[in-house]
Amino acid sequence: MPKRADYELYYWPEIQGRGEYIRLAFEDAGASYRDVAREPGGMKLMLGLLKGEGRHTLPFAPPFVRVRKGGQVLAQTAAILDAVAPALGLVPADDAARSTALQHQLTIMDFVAEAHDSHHPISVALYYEQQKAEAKARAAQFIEQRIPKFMGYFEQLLERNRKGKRVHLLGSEHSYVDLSLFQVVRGLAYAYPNACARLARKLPRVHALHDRVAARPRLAAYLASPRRIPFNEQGIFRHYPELDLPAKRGATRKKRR
Ligand SMILES: N[C@@H](CCC(=O)N[C@@H](CS)C(=O)NCC(=O)O)C(=O)O
Repeated sequence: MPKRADYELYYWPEIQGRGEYIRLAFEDAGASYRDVAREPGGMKLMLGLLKGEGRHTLPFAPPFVRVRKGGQVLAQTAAILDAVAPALGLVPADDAARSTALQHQLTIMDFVAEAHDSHHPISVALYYEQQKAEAKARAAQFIEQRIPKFMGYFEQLLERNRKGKRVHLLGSEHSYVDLSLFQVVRGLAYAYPNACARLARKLPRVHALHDRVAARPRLAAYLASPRRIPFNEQGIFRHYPELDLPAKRGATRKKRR
C-alpha cells in the first residue's frame, strides 16, 4: 500500500499559477505531497471542498493545502507557506525572521496579482480578447513602472542582506521566499522576455539568486520533470507578444519551464 502523503495540495491542474509557490516549497524540501486535482477524480474533490463539503473549512479559492497531521485545510498562498515552512525547514526558527518571511511573501503575492492584472485588467470573468485594449495600456504601465519598482525593491533587499556570496532574501538563510522570487523571475521572463532582458543589467543579485535556486538539486530535478507544468496562456504569467516591448535586434528567446 502506498505511504500516505504528509500534505495534500489542491490547485487547478493545468497551470502553475499560485499553486506553484506551494509546489516549489514541497519539491525543494523533498516533502511527501499529493497534487490532488491532477489525480483521477481529484478535481471533483477540490470542487467539493470549494462548495463547502469540507467539515472544517470553506476556502475562497485554490490553492489550499490539507496538512495530514490534524487534517487542517488552509487557503491563501502566503498563509499556507507560513504554516508549512517550519516543518519543511524553509524558514528560520525565530519569530522575527518568520514574520519577515511572511511580509516578503505578501509583497511577492501583490506583485503576482499585478502580473495577472497586466493581461486581465478589467475582470477575471472576461477573456483576454475582451479586454485587449485595456491590457495593452495596463501592461505598458506594469513594464515601465511596476516591474522595475518591485524588482528594484528585491534587488535592494539582497544588497542590504549581503553576507559573502551566499545572499538570500532572509539574510544568510535559504527560505520559501527565495523560491517564490525565483518563480516570479521565471514567470516574467516567460511573459515579458523583451522587457525583462532590458532590465536584467540592473538586477544582478536577483538573477544570481534565481540561478542558485534553479541549481538546487531537488528543484532542478523537479523543473526537468513532468510534474512541472509548462507556462501557458491560461496561467498567471502569459506570453502575449503584443503586450511586451519590441525585441532588441539580434535577441533570441530562450525556452524555459
Ligand atoms: N489571495 C489568494 C488568491 C487566490 C486566487 O485568486 N486563486 C485563483 C487561482 S490562482 C482562483 O482560483 N480564483 C478564483 C476566483 O477568484 O474566483 C492567494 O494568494 O492564494
